[in-house]
Amino acid sequence: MEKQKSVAVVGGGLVGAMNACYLSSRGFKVDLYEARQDIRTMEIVRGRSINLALSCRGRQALKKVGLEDQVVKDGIPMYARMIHDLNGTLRPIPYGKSDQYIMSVDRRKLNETLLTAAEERPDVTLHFQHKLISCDLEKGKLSFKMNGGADVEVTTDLIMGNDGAYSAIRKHMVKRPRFNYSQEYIPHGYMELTVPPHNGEFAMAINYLHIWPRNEYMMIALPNQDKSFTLTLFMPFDMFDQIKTGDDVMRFFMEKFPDSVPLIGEESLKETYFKLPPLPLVSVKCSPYHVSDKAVIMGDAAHAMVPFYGQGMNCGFEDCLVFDEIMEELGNDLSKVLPEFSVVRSPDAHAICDLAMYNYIEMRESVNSRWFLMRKKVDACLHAIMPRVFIPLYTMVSFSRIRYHVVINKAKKQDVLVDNSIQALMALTAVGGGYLAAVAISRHFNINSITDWIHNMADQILK
Ligand code: FAD
Ligand code: EGO
Repeated sequence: MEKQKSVAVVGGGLVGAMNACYLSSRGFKVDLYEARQDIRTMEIVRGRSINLALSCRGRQALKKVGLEDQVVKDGIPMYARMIHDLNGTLRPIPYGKSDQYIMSVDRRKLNETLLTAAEERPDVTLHFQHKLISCDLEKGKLSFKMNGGADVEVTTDLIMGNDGAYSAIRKHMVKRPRFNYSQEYIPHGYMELTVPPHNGEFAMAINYLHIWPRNEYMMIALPNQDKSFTLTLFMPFDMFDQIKTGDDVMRFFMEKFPDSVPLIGEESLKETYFKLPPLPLVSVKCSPYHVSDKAVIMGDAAHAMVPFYGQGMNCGFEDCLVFDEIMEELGNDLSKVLPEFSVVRSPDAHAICDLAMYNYIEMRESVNSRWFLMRKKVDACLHAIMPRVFIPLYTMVSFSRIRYHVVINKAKKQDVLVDNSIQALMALTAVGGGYLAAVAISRHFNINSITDWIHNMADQILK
């Protein structure tokens, strides 16, 4: 029998914890190293987004490690978006059929579920308060700083870099020859606010992704299990900076999101706004994702994206699934699997980074409530007319596992089709209009011969 291979998973966030499960199932001896302390024993967890939208790709990946049901049972389905306009009018638009919905899941709970599942699997050890300080990717050597201050050195067969958007593993890859890398901070930052329960009940309709589309200013809300909603406000940093006092906050919200003020509560709004600074949003693309047969990056470490599609975690989870599929296909041979993973996955990850950025730009420039509703209705209408040929972009991204780069190509083709259909429709209207006008004119002047001639012509064409 072959000697058991070891893997060091760096990062115990969503993707790292999932990878620990997958790699244990593949027979690896897994050591997971996480810089923070064990979130399962923490009182409050500071930082990034409280809840996330889980969709098809993420669920498929959870399913293969047997965790889908457990995660979904704690999630809240969102069957439609609820568009809030400036007057506070609410308009729901379904995502599709009743089986097409996204799920609001608690980030912390999801991470805890994944860590516990990993820990229960054979040959998995979790090491918290281990921060990666340096590494030698070719030799499989890593050194961590323990919370106490001591350094820990380890050598491993495979380094799995899942240490997020500011990845230390990736920083080492950047120094290597012919490594492609780009990153972009967008002008927008985000801030989270809370809508508490009202009289012990959800203060807004529960099974929706609430959206306040206001071009540059965008706000969304996802439901939590405790009957609150987490609101996320996206706006340019310079606008965040211009709001300096409690009165400024109130003026801003009354102007842009008036219906949300009583829901959040005036006092709580003023307090929360100044409690934490807005956080930045970064988009990172790189390639390849591996170093020989020794190291590979996945999740935000490989492809951080702006959150305007709700796909970052879903894509990171799908990475784990795709890697596992390639392991299966190539018989766990790391010298073949790692390069193949880079080749297969980077075009798709780049595609969703681009789609997310494109969505950001489009929403920022032109999407207010009316435009949002119009676009989604046109999409639904076209899909109803041509269910196979026209599938809305959001549907392909969120409710299918069509490869992201294929999604882009399909969307382009659909756009051409729609453009041509509109042109054809306009041409037909012009011809039809001309015909009717000719009939009307000839009738008016009572020129029967011409009327007959036109009718004959029409009969000829229609035959
Ligand atoms: P992370 O979750 O960042 O985990 C990385 C882990 O590595 C952390 O635990 C960190 O402590 C650890 N680490 C870092 N450095 C070191 C080191 N040197 N040594 C050891 N450990 C280290 N995605 C969706 O699919 N749906 C959504 O609705 C959605 N909404 C979002 C909203 C916002 C505002 C943001 C910012 C993101 C959103 N995302 C969403 C994206 C999602 O949060 C990320 O894609 C996902 O968390 C990536 O998981 P990860 O495990 O790769 O990275
Ligand atoms: C015209 C109309 C062009 C994240 C609408 C583009 C994103 C975009 C951030 C929503 C849903 C999960 C999200 C839709 C569009 C999460 C999402 C969407 C936001 C912001 C988000 C939709 C967390 C874009 N999905 N989405 O179709 O409902 O449409 F609004 Cl700011």
